[in-house]
Amino acid sequence: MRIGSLLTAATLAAGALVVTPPAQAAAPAVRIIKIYYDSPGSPDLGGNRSLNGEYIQLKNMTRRAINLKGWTVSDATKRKDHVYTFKNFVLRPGKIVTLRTGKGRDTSTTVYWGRSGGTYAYIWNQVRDTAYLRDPSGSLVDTCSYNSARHDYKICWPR
Ligand SMILES: [Ca+2]
Ligand SMILES: [Ca+2]
Repeated sequence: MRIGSLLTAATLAAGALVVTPPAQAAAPAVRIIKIYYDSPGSPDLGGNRSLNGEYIQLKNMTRRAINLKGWTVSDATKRKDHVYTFKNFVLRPGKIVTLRTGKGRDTSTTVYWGRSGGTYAYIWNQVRDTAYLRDPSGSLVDTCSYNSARHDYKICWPR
């Protein structure tokens, strides 16, 4: 019963989105809120702990759960291995998911890109880069750029 009503609500929500004009005008359902791009410590040699010291955080801005399956996070490069695609992951209303660059076991709050291989395994450049969040259709949902060597992270939202 509960699942049925949830599905109905989801269907209604999806229908409402379809009739809402320019999707870009609406506030993003999921936002990039933070990028920690200069992993703690120096130099950054690309060990797993250091890779996992850099991360990006996404927040569900809505009052409904959103399954991020098929959503992607990518950086300013066009490299295929710099695209992370979410597997089945339900982000509850108002909750945050942390995507870390290195390897690890996914939990309900943290997922791992699974990268390794030293200094070239990092995703988020030390000074300047852009993060892109796209939904499964490839539409851009949110983006966050930074350009500062003075900070180790960027607060993307609230701006
Ligand atoms: Ca560092
Ligand atoms: Ca990069």
